Amino acid sequence: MKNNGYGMVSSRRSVKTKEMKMAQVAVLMGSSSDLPKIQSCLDTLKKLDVAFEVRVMSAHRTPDVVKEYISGAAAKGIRVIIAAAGGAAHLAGVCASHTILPVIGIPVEGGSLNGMDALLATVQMPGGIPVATVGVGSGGATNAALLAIQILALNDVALAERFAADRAARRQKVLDADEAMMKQYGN
Ligand code: RP5
Repeated sequence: MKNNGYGMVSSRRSVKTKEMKMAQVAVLMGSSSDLPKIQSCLDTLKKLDVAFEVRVMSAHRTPDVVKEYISGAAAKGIRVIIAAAGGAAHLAGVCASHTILPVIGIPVEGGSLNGMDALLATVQMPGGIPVATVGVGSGGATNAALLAIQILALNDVALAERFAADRAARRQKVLDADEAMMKQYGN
């Protein structure tokens, strides 16, 4: 066991094999009803081959579970927390209060205010306890995964290369769309 500044970390846990990768990202959601709205986050992590674990826990309904999970996250190899919630969305902020790992918040759309409530609750953190808040909607959920990957890629050259390839593919998609548009309208 050694303390790397994020908690006690067993050196055995950092050994990764091709078959069994330790999760580096935790994706938490306040309710299973959030899953379809953040599916693009999970898809993006999978696409770029990042090991993650997914849990349902609520800042309001299961605050004890959130505290216990977050307090032990660093020690089991988690490096970035992604927390998604809708409505009075306190999950990301509460996670951030229990860890010094970076926390990314996804405000989930839905309910009477369609995500505006979640956006403000997630983004308006008091100074000293940051939550990197992404946008509401599928693009925001994708960006949460990409931001987590960018953080991990600072210490992972192969992941940085996969990230760069993904960025290049997104660029190419726009160029292809432009070409198709020009063809269609003859300019
Ligand atoms: C939030 O309340 C959850 O993150 C979800 O977005 C919203 C509604 O939850 P359910 O009533 O569908 O469980 O805490």
